[in-house]
Amino acid sequence: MLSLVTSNKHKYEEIFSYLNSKHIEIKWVQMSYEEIQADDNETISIDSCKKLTNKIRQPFFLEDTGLYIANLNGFPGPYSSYVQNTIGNENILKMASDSKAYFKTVITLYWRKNFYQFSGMLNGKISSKISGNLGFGYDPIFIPDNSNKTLGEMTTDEKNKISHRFLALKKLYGFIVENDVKNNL
Ligand code: ITT
Repeated sequence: MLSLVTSNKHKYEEIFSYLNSKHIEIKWVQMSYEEIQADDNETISIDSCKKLTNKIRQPFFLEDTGLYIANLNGFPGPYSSYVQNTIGNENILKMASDSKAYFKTVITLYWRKNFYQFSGMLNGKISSKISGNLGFGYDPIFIPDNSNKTLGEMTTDEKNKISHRFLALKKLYGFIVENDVKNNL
């Protein structure tokens, strides 16, 4: 079975929901790990994955996600976790209401001693107020393009039809099928 390493229950639930619908079983390794500071999610994601290869024996993947806000020149980006835990959504609204923004997810898979990356992006904007209590993190202040509600007002199923994470997962799933990963774990 493929393992997913994340401390974040919501991420696990979104990923489980998508892969389960494709009949891919995953094992949740619930742990947090040190992340380096870097300018992009690709570098952070692969660095975290490399550091975990001596701790986790079975094939696994993890992902790093960031919110990039245009009016803040891309901030918080790779610092999204720190910013969410320190200033939070209220203060982001004060600085960047109505600004264009995007989410980016980069999955890194470690399989047969190699690393593979899959990414997904979701364009949208920062809302003018906090709306919705579904989802997690920045979801209640992010309105995807072509939507009139925040991700925080969407169920997992709705979010999983459009999200950055879903788009990255779709590529991971394509790789799993193409390479018969299920039978080569
Ligand atoms: P792991 O690193 O253990 O997987 P994490 O929550 O620290 O969990 P990230 O570093 O990838 O994960 O997340 C960066 C921040 O962005 C963090 O505060 C999340 O709550 C937030 N975030 C990630 N994905 C999100 C999403 O789909 N919607 C809203 N916020 C999200």
